[in-house]
Amino acid sequence: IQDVLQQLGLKAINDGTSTGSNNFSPDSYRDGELIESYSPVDGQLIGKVKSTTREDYEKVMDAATKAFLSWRDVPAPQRGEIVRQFGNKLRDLKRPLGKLVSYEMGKSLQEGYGEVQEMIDICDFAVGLSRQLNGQTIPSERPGHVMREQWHPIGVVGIISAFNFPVAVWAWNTALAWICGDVCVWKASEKAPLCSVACQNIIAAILKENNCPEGISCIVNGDYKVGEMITTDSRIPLVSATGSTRMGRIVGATVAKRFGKSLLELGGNNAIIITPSADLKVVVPGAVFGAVGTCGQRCTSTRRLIIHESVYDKVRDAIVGAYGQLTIGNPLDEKNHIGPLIDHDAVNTYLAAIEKAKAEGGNVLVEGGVLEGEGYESGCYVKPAIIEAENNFEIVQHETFAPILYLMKYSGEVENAIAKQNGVAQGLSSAIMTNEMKEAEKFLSYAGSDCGIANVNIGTSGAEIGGAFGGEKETGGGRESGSDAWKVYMRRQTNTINYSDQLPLAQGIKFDL
Ligand code: UN1
Repeated sequence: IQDVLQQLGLKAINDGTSTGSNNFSPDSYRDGELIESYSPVDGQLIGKVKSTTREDYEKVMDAATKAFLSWRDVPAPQRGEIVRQFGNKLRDLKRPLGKLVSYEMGKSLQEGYGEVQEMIDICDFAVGLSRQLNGQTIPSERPGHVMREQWHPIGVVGIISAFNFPVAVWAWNTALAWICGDVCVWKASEKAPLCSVACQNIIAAILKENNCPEGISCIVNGDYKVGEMITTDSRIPLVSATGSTRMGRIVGATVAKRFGKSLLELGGNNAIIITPSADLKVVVPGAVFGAVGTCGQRCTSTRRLIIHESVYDKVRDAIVGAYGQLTIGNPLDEKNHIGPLIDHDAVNTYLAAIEKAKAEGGNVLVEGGVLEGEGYESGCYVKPAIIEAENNFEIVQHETFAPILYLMKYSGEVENAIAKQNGVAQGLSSAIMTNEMKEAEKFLSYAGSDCGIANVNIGTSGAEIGGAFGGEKETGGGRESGSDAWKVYMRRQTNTINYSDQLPLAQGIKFDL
């Protein structure tokens, strides 16, 4: 890993605050100011990152607010050119950055590379978009008038991201924000701070090569107190926050209090409906990857399987059989399917959820538990569990960020399954496995899934960047990444222009002088 750290410019102690090339020196720090990053892979200390102080934060905001004034002057396609160079650099650094993600966060190496690929993809998407920030022309009801709509840069965008996608979620936000003419201040999760420093090092070099001012890309680091500096700061018109519903409730309310905008991407409780016509060749890998990929720590992870009673036994046996094939271990070893959970707190939450499910009457089909012995010294490796449960169990209603899959039956028509699928507080991702066109279309209709993502014959996780990503209800309602998600990073302006010599009023109002 040392060569990876070196390639990404990481040191034993890193500046956790930066406005681009200008890092805030970690030379002087007091106890408690350093965030230590331990790998869940082997329990080793990878490096330390200095927390952002209020004073540092003010310096960052000075640089960011100044940078915005010059960045918004740069034509959007030229801003796209910077993002193009950034995407190319990520192509060069895909291996080391993917490896750092895997080592600091614990996801499999393939998934670490996949995450960097998502960054590359969103850069490509943003480059094209930099020539398409189009408004529209609207017919006016008045003679000699025209209306149009313009999209203007919004300002400083605050980004608060979670540990589970420590680099991609930042890129989804920044690649779009930058081409839109905004500048970004990012607070990464204190569980994956080195990833944020690595990303900042990459973009800082590109901004410097292009003589861009300080402040277009900024990072701050620390716990919720640093997050609060962002959410309470009226110089930040948009806060994009990814994480738990608990966090989002606080962020959303704080930002709303000062009439800022927030883009919230919070918890999911994602289900796959498995109908009688479902193809097991598709169901098994879709459900198993969804449930155990990233060790169940994606917001899109599959938490529930809602299986028709007529195929229940067959599907259950196939899934339980597939769990027997899974290998758990060092995620940097590509033969392992599943790496560790992020930390010991996550392990305790996982264990408590299994106990709770049992206490509520759940029937354990595949036992969970913490792995011990050689290779598992970090204490973060757990066995993925399968539990038969009812949808109304309190624990089933709750998102547990761990590989616990709940199985439940439905009978009769697909509407019964859809009611179960929708019968939770979260609304991120959902899927149906069916070969019946009518079932699939019902699931996708307004009366079907109430989630932001609804899939047919694929699982709930692993969305492509081209679509808008996010969900409804307690998932927070935000959309990031593809489609027209860029609009949230801009402010909309409606223009009415009078090119006549008269001043007719709208709605036919007469006001003669
Ligand atoms: C997340 O877990 O916060 O759809 C993002 C997926 C990934 C992104 C997940 N593309 O699973």
